[in-house]
Amino acid sequence: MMQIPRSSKNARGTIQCDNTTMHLLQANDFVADAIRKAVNERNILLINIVSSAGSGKTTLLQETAKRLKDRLRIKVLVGDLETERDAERIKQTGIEALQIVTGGICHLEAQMIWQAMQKIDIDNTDVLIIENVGNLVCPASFDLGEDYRITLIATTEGDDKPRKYPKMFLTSEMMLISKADLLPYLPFSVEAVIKDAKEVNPNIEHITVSSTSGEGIEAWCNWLVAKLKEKRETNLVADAAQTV
Ligand SMILES: Nc1nc2c(ncn2[C@@H]2O[C@H](COP(=O)(O)OP(=O)(O)OP(=O)(O)O)[C@@H](O)[C@H]2O)c(=O)[nH]1
Ligand SMILES: [Mg+2]
Repeated sequence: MMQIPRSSKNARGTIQCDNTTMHLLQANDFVADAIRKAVNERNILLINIVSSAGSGKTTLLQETAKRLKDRLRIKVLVGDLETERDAERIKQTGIEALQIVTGGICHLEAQMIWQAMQKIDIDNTDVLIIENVGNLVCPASFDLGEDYRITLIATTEGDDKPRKYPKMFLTSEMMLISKADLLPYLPFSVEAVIKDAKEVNPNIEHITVSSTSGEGIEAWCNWLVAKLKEKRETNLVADAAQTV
């Protein structure tokens, strides 16, 4: 599994911040490492979904839950500034979801995830998905201990976002181009967005999806299942190596 550095210590590029910010990020990284250890011990795949507000994160998670809930134990932690609406929407699909109300904070921090993990049935989980607060800026700086960071970019947002918000695309392993059903009506070039995203991060993968038409949803779900399998196989090899 490829690891993209996200922490304050090793994020690519120079961190331009004052001492307070640096302390905040160091404290965050400490908890993120604890989360990573906790999910690895339990063989859980941890996914962090980020995007601008309204790009289709919750709708995608509803579709993902509908398709995978009979095969995998999926749980969702969802962050918003206010309201429990997104958690309610996800729970309607029949899976466990917990809302994290940040009360105005524009991103989720590792400490919030750690606390939320104590409130769900974490031991009976295969895939834990975090829906981050909707914006392409602040969530990029906060490692939540995730295995993979997924950025949604909706066709309605314009295809120029990867170069304007590079840190998010740089620190993501997957770009989901969402609301593909609207492509016929919008001046959005899938080729251009992929080209720009690859210029920022040559390793980023991409799938074009629509929660409305269903395009790409199976490919996305297959990707998730494959990553869980890959993680479990890697952990098995590591365990065997320790017993030698
Ligand atoms: N046409 C179209 N609309 C979509 C699609 N996915 C989501 N939407 C609509 O886009 C709007 C926002 O969707 P959400 O899933 O709530 O977006 P979100 O990213 O979770 O939003 P925040 O949590 O507020 O950041 C809703 O009106 C959805 O119905 C899609 O694939 N196609
Ligand atoms: Mg949402």
